[in-house]
Amino acid sequence: MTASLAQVPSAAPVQVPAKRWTTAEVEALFALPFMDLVFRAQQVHREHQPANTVQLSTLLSIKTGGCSEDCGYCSQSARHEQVEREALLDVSEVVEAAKAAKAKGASRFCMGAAWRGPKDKDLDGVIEMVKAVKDLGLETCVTLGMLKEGQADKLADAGLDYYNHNLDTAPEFYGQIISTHSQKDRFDTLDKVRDAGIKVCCGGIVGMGETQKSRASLIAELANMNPAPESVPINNLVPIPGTPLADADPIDPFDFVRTIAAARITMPTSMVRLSAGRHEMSDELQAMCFMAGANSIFYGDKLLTAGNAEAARDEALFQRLKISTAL
Ligand code: SAM
Ligand code: DTB
Ligand code: SF4
Repeated sequence: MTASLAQVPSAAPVQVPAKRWTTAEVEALFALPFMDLVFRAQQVHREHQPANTVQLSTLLSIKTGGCSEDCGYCSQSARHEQVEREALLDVSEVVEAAKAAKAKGASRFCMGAAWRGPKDKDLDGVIEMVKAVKDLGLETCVTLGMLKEGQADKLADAGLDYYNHNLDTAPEFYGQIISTHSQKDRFDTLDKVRDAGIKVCCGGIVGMGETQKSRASLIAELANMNPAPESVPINNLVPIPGTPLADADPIDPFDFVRTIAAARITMPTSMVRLSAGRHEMSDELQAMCFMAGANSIFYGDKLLTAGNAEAARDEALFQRLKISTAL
């Protein structure tokens, strides 16, 4: 017997599985003629993101140096420390910095701590900071290292918007850069963040001597997180004298742009952040990164410990390019 139309139960929404990217597919993007790749990235960008708009996040190191981990790129590892140690800041100092960031036009305030992970007592201090920064009308982000059971939920209860925790590099290269934790540990924390309902900020670093294939594998790993991170920082290594990566071979600037383009194409709805390393980039190279789909930056004269492109230079660049800043 055929059912009349009125009796046909309404079809459940069809779940289209997210595309999984292979390393080879991302390598194939890298192999495209440069202009074709950037053109395709710009097409994806215009389909999924507002054109000519860049979001501004300002960073503050809320606890500096003395970190137990041995990340080869980092100025804050106790193994090759290159900074003055500072204990966890007072909430009042953080609020002052956040107010200044807001006055300069930042929409998000990101607080970073040089920890393997926070102790519960430290987390209580950070929670006070998150609440106070949120009260200023800013989005909040923290990067505190690995989280233990229950810690992500506490941060979610405090109203935290984003948690930054990078995959940093390809799985096959990870052990050459960091030995004190594994990439699997990073995924465990990312799962806790996602399960707590906090938005995920997760990206990596290039320019650490990795191959183009490793770069493709990092991008595929990020894109295959299901769902993909809402925010994807692409850092160009800031070589810190005294660290194991002080003399790493810098990445060809065009390959850096290719990495941004591949991130945009594989993660169309994510914000792609042109992150560390902008200080050393020309205005023209940064413009090429925006053309390739970057739509967020770290804004302010300092990153965590290293210098950043000065805010005045960014403002002038945005005026020249007629880029407006997202609120
Ligand atoms: N300790 C926490 C962690 O490792 O997740 C938070 C702070 S850590 C400094 C945050 C991220 O900054 C790292 O995962 C890495 O991607 C980036 N980073 C650190 N030093 C860098 C450098 N010299 N150049 C580029 N990116 C860097
Ligand atoms: C991210 O991906 N890059 C930022 C932020 N997340 C925490 C940190 C960059 C650090 C650059 C080196 C420094 O300032 O020490
Ligand atoms: Fe510590 Fe984070 Fe630096 Fe690694 S990147 S040494 S975990 S502060």
